[in-house]
Amino acid sequence: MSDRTLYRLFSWELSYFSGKVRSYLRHKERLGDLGPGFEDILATPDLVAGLLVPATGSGAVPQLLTPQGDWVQDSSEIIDTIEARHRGHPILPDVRVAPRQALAGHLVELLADEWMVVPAFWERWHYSLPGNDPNHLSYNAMQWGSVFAAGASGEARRAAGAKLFEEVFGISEARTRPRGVYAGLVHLGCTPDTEQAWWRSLQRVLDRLSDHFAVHDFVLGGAPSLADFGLRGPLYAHLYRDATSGFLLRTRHPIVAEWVERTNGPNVSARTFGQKLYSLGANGDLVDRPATSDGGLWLADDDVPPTLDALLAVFFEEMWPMLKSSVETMTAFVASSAHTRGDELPAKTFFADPPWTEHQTGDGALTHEIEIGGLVVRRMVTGIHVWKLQRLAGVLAAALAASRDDVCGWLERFPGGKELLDLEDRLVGCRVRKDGARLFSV
Ligand SMILES: N[C@@H](CCC(=O)N[C@@H](CS)C(=O)NCC(=O)O)C(=O)O
Repeated sequence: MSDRTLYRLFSWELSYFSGKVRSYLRHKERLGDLGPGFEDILATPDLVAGLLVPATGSGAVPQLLTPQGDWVQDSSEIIDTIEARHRGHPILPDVRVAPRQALAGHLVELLADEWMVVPAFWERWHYSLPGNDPNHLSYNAMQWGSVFAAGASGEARRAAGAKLFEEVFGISEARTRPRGVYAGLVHLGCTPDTEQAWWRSLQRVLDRLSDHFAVHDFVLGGAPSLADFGLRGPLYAHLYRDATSGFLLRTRHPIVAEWVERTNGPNVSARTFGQKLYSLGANGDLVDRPATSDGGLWLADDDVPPTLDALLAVFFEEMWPMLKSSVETMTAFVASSAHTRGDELPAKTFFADPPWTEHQTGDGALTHEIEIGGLVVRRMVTGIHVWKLQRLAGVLAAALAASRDDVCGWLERFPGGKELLDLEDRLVGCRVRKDGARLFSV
């Protein structure tokens, strides 16, 4: 029997958002700031159907069960919940002292959660299509079979993954009749016409991260923060672990690959937070210093270095126009006869939520045109973007209260940066309430 007083994380190793939360919990636990600690539990289909769905209304992972018996779904809400309970080692500088860094941390998390997700999702499935070379279908089938047939023999696990891909995702006809995950890619605006543009967007982010991590070991300097945990979503389970993209990441962006190893947990060569580097003193004795950059600390004086500005420019140039339009589309939908205020809204990141498929696909009321790499494509609008923007609006208000001039001056550096200042007003017509993993208009 496992210890009932631990936090319990229900996760998959292959899962984008599980990787984010797991590395966060490991970090808190290593620093002795997670109370009783946590157990990482494989969310098998039995547990998903019998525990997770009844608890939160969603089978999505990660989900957290607290020692008090409360369930939390959504990676950001899990982190917020733990941060509110365990305050010894916060994962962001205090917004009242370092408003730009606190805001930067949230913006990087949002970019990682809801923009980089598209090309990261694409690489997993594109390189699993029959005929594509290089191809990691066998690896991918194995990692899915390990969830769906946990406990079966190795060959049975691999076969279970392959069966799932064929029967549920229709992998053989993915290009002509997208189903399952392949339909999800289309819902997100990642089609045969736009997939290379999405891939280029990702390479742009990776190039900028390479420049940044060449100087600083973590996003905010020498210690991990929310921004690093957010980036673990795309970078760990997908871009590092998946075989084809893992090869590309290690060979084309080795500095980013090293950051993945650094943020995984103890890795003596990649330098873990809290590790010491030793040199020999005059008497041959061991003299230690912090192993990570910047003296093992977040940058002083609320500094946001140019290499981090360059990463955030991707948020403002590419993602922000999509978010603005998302909010407008959701506002119109909530006000329309298709919705009754107070009713539920779709909340999925990866694909159209079945009850709203008609609205979220084709030319439906919950779709909009976005631009990626100069190409225009339609994609779904989801309530999770509204919820994440509401959360951001709270941080923004605190940052502005701390130092309006500093924050405004900094935002002015980005195209459309000052538009963020109106975020609260933009959300007025589409605010949502979260209950478990479900979202409702208010
Ligand atoms: N907004 C959620 C997204 C969670 C999510 O989409 N998880 C994926 C795996 S990475 C999943 O479980 N998908 C299956 C589903 O949504 O039913 C979060 O941040 O936790």
